[in-house]
Amino acid sequence: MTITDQEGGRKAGHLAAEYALADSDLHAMYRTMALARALDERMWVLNRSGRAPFVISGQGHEGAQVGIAWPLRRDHDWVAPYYRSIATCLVVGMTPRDLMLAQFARASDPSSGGRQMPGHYGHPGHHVVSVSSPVATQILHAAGIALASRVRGLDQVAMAIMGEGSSNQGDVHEALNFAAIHRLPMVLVIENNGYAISVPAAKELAVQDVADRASGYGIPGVVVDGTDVLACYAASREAVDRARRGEGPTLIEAKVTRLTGHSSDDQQSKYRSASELAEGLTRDPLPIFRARLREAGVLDDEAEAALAADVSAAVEDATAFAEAAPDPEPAGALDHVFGDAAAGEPHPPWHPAPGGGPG
Ligand SMILES: Cc1ncc(C[n+]2csc(CCOP(=O)(O)OP(=O)(O)O)c2C)c(N)n1
Ligand SMILES: [Mg+2]
Repeated sequence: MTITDQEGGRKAGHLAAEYALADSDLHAMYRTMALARALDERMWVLNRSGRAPFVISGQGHEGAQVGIAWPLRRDHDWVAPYYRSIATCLVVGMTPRDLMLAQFARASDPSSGGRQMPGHYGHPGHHVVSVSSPVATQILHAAGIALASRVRGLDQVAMAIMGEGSSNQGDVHEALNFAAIHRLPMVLVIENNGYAISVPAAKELAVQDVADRASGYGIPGVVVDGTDVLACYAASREAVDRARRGEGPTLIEAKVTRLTGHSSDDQQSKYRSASELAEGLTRDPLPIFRARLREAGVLDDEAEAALAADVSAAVEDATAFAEAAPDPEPAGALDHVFGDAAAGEPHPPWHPAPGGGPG
């Protein structure tokens, strides 16, 4: 961090102190957002140049993700993320190389050894639960982890993260009800970007705010502006502290903007008007947080230039590293999926028999 003058220094300290953070935290939060964005943009370039099959993006969600994940205790608490959670995964300790290995589905990909589709992040060491493709199932995993934490006396909080469309799944009702009854240390985060693929929120939900539903479980429901990183941080800190104190779950709904199509296989201009897309750009959390930090004296030209060079080097390194890494062995495609014949476990009938031919 570079503080150019006393005035800037006073302001920077002031903003950090308001949220009981250090100035270095504010800088690190912005860096994580910028890194997530740069990695995400690179993934699209790789996709459009035929080097990566599929991208699902967190662009527009980074402010909410960084602010909300920041209060978690690294390698202690648990996160059950979803496919847009690039910035979340970076906050809790996954590296750009880890994320790019998943993007290229390489053998050394810590998320799944290249078994899952891109965007399905996971990391046992950093307590990131592998993303499940059926949306919302992660809240059941989080409720189970929160129960285990309680039973084992581990003081761990489990955070489940999903979109507003996914919040309509029955799993959410069951997990919230259970977690609320037992006051489990769980936080449910809804990143509401107004769409479930091409379906607008008005056709997904009969309420304006998903957070309204929290009262039906007797838990707090908080709506927060996902472009306000520090408001997201404050809401999450309260929810995480509350969970750790044994007072039960909180539902946090962050209103965010989805800056890209649903995925690399989607074209959002087919179902969103030009004016709506332009309005979405005004809610990009990155320039909003940048302006706030510049105004507070946390960022200046010199600090930004250093940060940009650092982020760019990390993206180049991760891309080159992951692109050069070996693919998984085809022979191992069914490992951990079906029974092991050598160990006397039966194969399903359509599993290739050892040596080829129908099983
Ligand atoms: C149970 C289930 N139903 C449908 C899908 C297909 N699907 C994948 S993402 C998605 C949209 C989810 O929207 P939302 O929860 O709002 O998250 P967003 O992508 O907008 O962040 C759907 C319907 C799925 N993966 N799982
Ligand atoms: Mg959505």
